[in-house]
Parts: sequence; structure tokens; C-alpha cells
Amino acid sequence: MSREYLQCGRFGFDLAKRPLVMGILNVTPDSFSDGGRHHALEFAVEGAEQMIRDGVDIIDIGGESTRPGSPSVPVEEELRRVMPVIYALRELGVPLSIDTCKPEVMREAIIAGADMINDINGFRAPGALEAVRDSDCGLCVMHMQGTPQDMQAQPDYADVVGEVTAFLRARCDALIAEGVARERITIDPGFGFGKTVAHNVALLRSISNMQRELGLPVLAGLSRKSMIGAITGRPLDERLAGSLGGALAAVAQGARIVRVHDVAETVDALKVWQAGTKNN
Ligand code: 7PM
Repeated sequence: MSREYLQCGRFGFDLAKRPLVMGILNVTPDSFSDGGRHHALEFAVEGAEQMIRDGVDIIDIGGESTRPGSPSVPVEEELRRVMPVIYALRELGVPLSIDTCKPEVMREAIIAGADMINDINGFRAPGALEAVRDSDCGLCVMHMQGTPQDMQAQPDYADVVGEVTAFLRARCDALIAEGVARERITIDPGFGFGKTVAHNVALLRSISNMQRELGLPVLAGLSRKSMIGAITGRPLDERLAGSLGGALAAVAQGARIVRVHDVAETVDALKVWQAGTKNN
């Protein structure tokens, strides 16, 4: 059984009570229609307020598109996208997670009041460990093979579960060696990040073992991903039911946090799940 408390900046979670829902808030230019930073900010605030009404536990703000093949975003542009959103949302009473790989963005976000840093690169960038070390923000350490530009070209593992587990262990050890408290850390196998459907399925089935082996809570992001499309045969805009199935499969394996687009539907599904799984 993993330790059950997660320190997340201004907030603390008891992970034994119920699975948490992290809602995805994209602030990339392709996530709002008419461009313009003012409209982008209004759009983000409305999206966040809706998620709060829907029962979200953590809002994950992403200013760097990580779509396979997409170019990386300069640090100044990522800051221009993300910082106004942190300022606009930080008094809403919900934990704010920032989805970034860049130490400069991590530092600025933490100063501005971010409660969690979600790094799809597992805090491998030079300076990333130091950027998060001296705060109390939560951390999500994710596995990715390759880079967002090339990761889906040729995913390759001899033993995907063993390699992802070893990677996550090494990155968590690096954080802990810097003095980071274990209760700040979550781990994420990184569904879709340099993985085939078979790799993703093997990882989904391994969540329970991985969580037990590393003794850290798992965060799982399956929402609308290509593995859901592959299993259901559905295009991107028809993956809600499949994504709910994915969230429940992850939680059945013991995942403590699910990262999703559809907060209201996931919160409902998890409430019913929880009612039928009385173990606390
Ligand atoms: C295009 C392709 C846009 C893929 C966005 C994505 C995860 C994450 C993302 C995840 C954690 C998406 C991804 N996925 N952070 N950020 N875990 N911790 O589908 O699985 O949202 S971006």
C-alpha cells in the first residue's frame, strides 16, 4: 500500500479516501478559437469555473502543446500563456497544477502560487530538480520515451513495465536526493508518450504493481488518448465513454489520481465506483 497523504502546495489530500480528478485546462493557441490573449484568459477562467462546479480536485494548466510531432514552445511564450491564468485562478480555492518541462516556468509558477508541477519529462531538464526542491508543491513525475517530436515514431522496449518502473524510480530517487519529501511525489507511466497500444495496455495492467513497488501514488492520464481510440475504434470527439472506462480501469488498479478532459462525467463515474467499492 502506498503512503496516503499528498502534499500539494497550499493543499493536502488524503488519497485513501477516494480517487482524485485532475481536470485538463489547455491554454495553447489551438485550444481557443479566435486568438487574442484576453479572450484566451476569459476562456480559461470560464473553463476552470465550470470544472470547479463539476467537482474537480486539481486543475492542470498546460501552455506547451505536447501533441506528437508538435514543435516546442519558447519559454517566454509559455510564460505569457500560463502566468496570467495562474494569477486569475489562484484565489478560486482549487489546487493549480502546471504542466511544464521548463525550470524557468516551474520557478515562476511556484512563485505565483502554483500548487503542483506536472512534468511529462520527469524533471530531467538541467535545473528542474533545483527549481522545485525548495517549495512544498506537489510533483508529477511522468515517463516519456523520446521527445514529443519523435516519441511515436518507433516506441521500443525489451520490457516496457520494467523499464518505465526503473525510470520512475530513478527520477524519484533524484528528487529525494535533492531533499524533496516523498509525500510531494506522484508517478505516472505516461500513456501515449513513446508507447504503442500494447505498451499502454501492459502499463495500465501494471499500475497496482508499480504503485506497490515504488510506494508512491500513481496518476493516470488516459483521457481521449489514441489507445482509447484503438480499443474502441472511435475518433477523438467520440471517446468519452471509452475514457470513462479507462479512468475506472486505472482506479480499479489503484490509481489515486486520474487526469481527464471530461470532469463532470468522470466525477459521476467515480462516485458510483466508490459506492460499489467500500473499503474505507
Ligand atoms: C496532444 C497529445 C495534446 C497529447 C495533449 C496530449 C499527460 C500529461 C499530457 C499524462 C501527465 C493529453 C496529452 N498527457 N501529464 N500531459 N500525464 N502527468 O492527452 O498522461 O492530454 S498532454
